[in-house]
Amino acid sequence: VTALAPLRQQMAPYACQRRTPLLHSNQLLTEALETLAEEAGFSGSEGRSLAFTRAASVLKALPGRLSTPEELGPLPGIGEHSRRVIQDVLEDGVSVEVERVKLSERYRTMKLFTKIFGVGVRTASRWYQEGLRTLVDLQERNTKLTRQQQAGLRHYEDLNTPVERGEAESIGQMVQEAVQRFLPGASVTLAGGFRRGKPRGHDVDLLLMHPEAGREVGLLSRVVSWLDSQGLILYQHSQENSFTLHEGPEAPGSRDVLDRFEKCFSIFRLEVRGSPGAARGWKAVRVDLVVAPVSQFPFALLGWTGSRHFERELRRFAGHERKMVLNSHTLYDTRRNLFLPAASEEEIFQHLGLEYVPPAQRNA
Ligand code: DGT
Ligand code: MG
Repeated sequence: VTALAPLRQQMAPYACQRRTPLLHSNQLLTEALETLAEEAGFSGSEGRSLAFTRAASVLKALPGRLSTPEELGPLPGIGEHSRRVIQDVLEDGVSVEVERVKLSERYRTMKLFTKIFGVGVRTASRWYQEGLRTLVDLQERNTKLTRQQQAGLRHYEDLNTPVERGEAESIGQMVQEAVQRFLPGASVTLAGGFRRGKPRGHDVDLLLMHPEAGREVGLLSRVVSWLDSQGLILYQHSQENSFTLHEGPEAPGSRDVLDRFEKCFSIFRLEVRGSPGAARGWKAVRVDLVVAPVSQFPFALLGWTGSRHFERELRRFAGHERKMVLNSHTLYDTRRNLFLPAASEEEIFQHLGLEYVPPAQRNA
């Protein structure tokens, strides 16, 4: 019998069945839960991490501000521990547990290290165990770093300064111009958080494609070489397309890799006039370039638009509720043993029997 009660009944169990806007009314609560999710991830507790992420995601979809824990009622996806945290924040403004995590040496160090481009939880954890605590420690103790991590460390400050939408759009244009030089008619699409309406992000995700199948082959290396020759690239490593239907529908999602498109993980040198980096005149920006064949483009677009939780939930929904395998290349129906083609994101939602969720509502 609260303001939220009638709308709460519409709270569907999967995030991909809900509309989750960028701005919501329960920021304090979701930040607390996401800190615990992150901490659980740092400790290798994937299940616990996911539970906190799910709880936060449900709160993001609430139509209003939660004022008492009772209002939660029997919401799906919010476990005991999350409820306790929510109650603490609602009653005291903070959760003692969350504050303790934020101050802990381990959490702070893990955060510092995982913010280095190319450093994941495993590496950060190993360094922590070896007694490393600061970025200076990494240099002074001659820690072995990959070329990617060296670049990450060199540009640490820039890469941890948010990329503004305008900067993302400039980079999109730079890439578009390079693409036109080599393959007129090819398109460049801004995906990731910016496509969901975020005003800033941690990187720029760009999808390249050509409407005629096969024409996109060889495009990426030309584009990257050209940008490099113009002095616009500070770091890059490319990965070849390794997708093949013959491996079966499960293949692309297995073994840690999210997809098998030809792609380039890079750091661009972006000219800037305003701050930050203004004194220098340029700023390092993380850019991912991904090439998708036209027939896979809607799947790639859906997969690269995010959010990460929305994607995870789409795949879980497809598998559990529809016995289908969804990845960034295809959708496979295991009951009928066939691939379901799609010419748009809308068609993929249709195949899944889901109401279409526009990008701005995928901020789960
Ligand atoms: P941010 O942090 O502002 O860049 O936020 P997002 O949402 O743009 O996050 P990001 O850039 O890490 O990832 C964008 C989406 O693309 C996200 O849903 C996950 C997906 N994604 C990231 N890396 C890969 C990848 O290697 N393969 C595939 N298929 N998807 C990826
Ligand atoms: Mg992004």
